[in-house]
Amino acid sequence: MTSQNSGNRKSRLPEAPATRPAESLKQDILRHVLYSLGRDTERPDRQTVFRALALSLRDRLVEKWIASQRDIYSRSSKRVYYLSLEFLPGPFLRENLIALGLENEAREALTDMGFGLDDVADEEYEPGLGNGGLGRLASCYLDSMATLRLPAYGYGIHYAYGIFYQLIKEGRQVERADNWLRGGTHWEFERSHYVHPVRFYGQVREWVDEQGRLRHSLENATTVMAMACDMFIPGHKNDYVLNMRLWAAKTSREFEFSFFNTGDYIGAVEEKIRDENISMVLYPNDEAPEGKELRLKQQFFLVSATIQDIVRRFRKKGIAWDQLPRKNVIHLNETHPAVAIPELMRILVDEELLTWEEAWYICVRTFAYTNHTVLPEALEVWPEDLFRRLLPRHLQIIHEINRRFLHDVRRQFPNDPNILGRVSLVHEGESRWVRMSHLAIVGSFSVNGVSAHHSEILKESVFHDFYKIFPERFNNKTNGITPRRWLRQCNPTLAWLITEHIGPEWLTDLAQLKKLEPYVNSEGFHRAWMEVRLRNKHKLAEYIRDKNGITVMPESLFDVHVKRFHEYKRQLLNVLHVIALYNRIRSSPGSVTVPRTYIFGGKAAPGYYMAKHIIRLINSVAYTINTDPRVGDLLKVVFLQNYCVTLAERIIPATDLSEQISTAGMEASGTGNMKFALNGAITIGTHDGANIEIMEHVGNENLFLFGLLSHEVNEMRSQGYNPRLFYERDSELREVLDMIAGGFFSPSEPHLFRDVVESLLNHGDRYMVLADFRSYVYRQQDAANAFMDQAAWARMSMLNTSRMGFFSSDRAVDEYAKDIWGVSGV
Ligand code: 4GP
Repeated sequence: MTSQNSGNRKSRLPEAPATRPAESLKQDILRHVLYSLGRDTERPDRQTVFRALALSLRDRLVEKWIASQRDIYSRSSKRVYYLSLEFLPGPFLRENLIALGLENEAREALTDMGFGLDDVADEEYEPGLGNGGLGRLASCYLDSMATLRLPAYGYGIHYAYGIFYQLIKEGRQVERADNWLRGGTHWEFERSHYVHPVRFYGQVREWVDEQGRLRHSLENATTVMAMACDMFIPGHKNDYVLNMRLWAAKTSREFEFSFFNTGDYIGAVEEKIRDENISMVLYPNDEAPEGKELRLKQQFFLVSATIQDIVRRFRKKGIAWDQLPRKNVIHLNETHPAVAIPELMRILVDEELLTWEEAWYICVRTFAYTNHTVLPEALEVWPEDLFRRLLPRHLQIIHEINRRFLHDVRRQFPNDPNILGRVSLVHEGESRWVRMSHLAIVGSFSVNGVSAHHSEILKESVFHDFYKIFPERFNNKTNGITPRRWLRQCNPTLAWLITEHIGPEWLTDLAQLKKLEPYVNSEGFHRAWMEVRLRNKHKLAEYIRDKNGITVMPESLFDVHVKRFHEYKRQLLNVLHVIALYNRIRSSPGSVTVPRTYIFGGKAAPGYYMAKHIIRLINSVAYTINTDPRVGDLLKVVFLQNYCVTLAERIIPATDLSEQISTAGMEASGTGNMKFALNGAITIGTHDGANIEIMEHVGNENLFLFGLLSHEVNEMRSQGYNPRLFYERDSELREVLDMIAGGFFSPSEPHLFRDVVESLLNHGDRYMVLADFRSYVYRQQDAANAFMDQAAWARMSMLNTSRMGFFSSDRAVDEYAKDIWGVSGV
């Protein structure tokens, strides 16, 4: 390893074709340093070397992508289009090196130039083009689609600013713009000559053509151009590469001959800025987007450009429109791209002149929809007025879809007139709203949830009426995660230990991890397993010391709660328990015997007051505990700022206990829970989302479940849940809440956290924190006791890893491919 600025003086200009892959990679890096980046090959700095390496890999990826495309074309395969407003790919360098089988070569080439691969990889700044679970899932799925060689395309938006960068200042979350493009893009190709027009606003003109047909067209529309930016997603060592196509907004003026030559120079520039705003920033979730015109514009922008791409490819085949569903499936990742349904209808009816019935027949066989949340406030609705102004023709089409749908429902349920109001695509009340989930269900042939539990909830409650109408559409696809990133890449030493014992097949067939089970009783394997885990904890401890200035004991129990901040995810429940432990340490030294390091991380939506307030509370509690000499090494609390994929990759391999403690019935699936268990962490969790399936796979004795079940939550609520009763009955809980309300953790502002306690005691405790507190405390005690027996803990850890095969995204995507998409690998 060398200092940041010094490359090895041996670096030279490109020379004759090299024979060894490492040498040829080195030559490519040097060539890019000089010719693509314009830097001196004698003294490239680390960032330059990173970029040149990325460009060298991009060269290899694009070659394989072209070959993969040819394969798809020549086989005339059915194609999958995966539409998502969010992708959260994480840093690409290591993933691409592993997929291309070039990790050792890159290490060698860089060493030769005087650089370390780890340092160079740390130069990468990840694109944060997603909020959390949904976007990360989309990226895991693209990885699996490539590994399974599916003829698939990811489509999304090329936001100039991704999810904000989170700083913690004086305990508070502060948001900074995430300018991920500032260092340029090394992985993508901008297709500046490859653009589609997207048309908003305007008026619908109705007219009758020469054949006497009623026609519709949009007049006075505003046009914005969508430019493709392509990023390549390689399969694992299979020479197959997929494209994630992200659209960037460009003003249409630039594509006019007279651009800027109109006499209104500043006006033209203003128009350019306004148009290009569309892809400027990713919306943070959890903030109700209602009324946010720009967000609806983004959705249509993605949809319109993508459907044009799909239609363009389909037209080249020269076959009839009714073949569209046989050749294409369009998957809607949540309702965000659901306006694709009326958009395809518009093209088929208004432009291709199909009858409504023909067009609808095609549409409903083309779309499939995945739901990712049951939170009522997250079910997307748009004010009808906004829709009418921005997308007038689409609103007409939605009304017509609705009219016909309600007509059918009326016939199917003649004795239940209220059902019409419940299932209508338009909510009618004082104000009128377009319900995007209803549109997505009515316009799709498949509707799936993301864990067995969640899919049942969709059928039984959230979409129960629709389940009665279209029972055959509903199905489950339990989420999965890619083992390439979430074990091989983030935890290379554990991956190596596994491969050493069972071979490398687990990388593409995760069920192979089962073969580890015989080693569970081998002492040598135990020791090696725990050594790797401890080494990972040492590394994280170093990171914590560097970033937060806190010294933590690597031997302590690393108890980790990282994910988005939301009340239903109950970081608050966790911190209540932390305070309870703190009190035990203070009041009866010796009662807490297992030292713990609590690690929190996660972003709160900038407009979500309570979530941000809970971050502040955690930081205040952390400060109080970490500076109290009575506590010593028994308890440390750390908040790591700016949780993102890169940080997750550091934290997960070093975790002992994984906190998955959402209120039962609220977390659709969770995927963090899978990443931790795959890396040998033990889950403490509720009977929620995929936790339930994880329990079924790893065994009830290898994780710690607690708390109310979903139906108990519902019953308690319907019987009138009284959180005060729990407060009154439980003196330990009472002491904790009184300390928070009384300013113990905020002595200079004693009332600061009173509202947190109020939300629990006086405002109904919507997420049943108090109801679950006692059983959580008991389970935490069980976890601590288990941790004391390190051999038993190691056994649990190994069994978790070995039994997580089901949770591979390869399995999940394979199920999508077979059950929903009807495609197979090329
Ligand atoms: C998330 C869900 O909250 C999470 O349970 C699930 O694992 C993940 O999707 C992937 O399916 N939802 C979102 C969202 O991220 O924005 O709705």
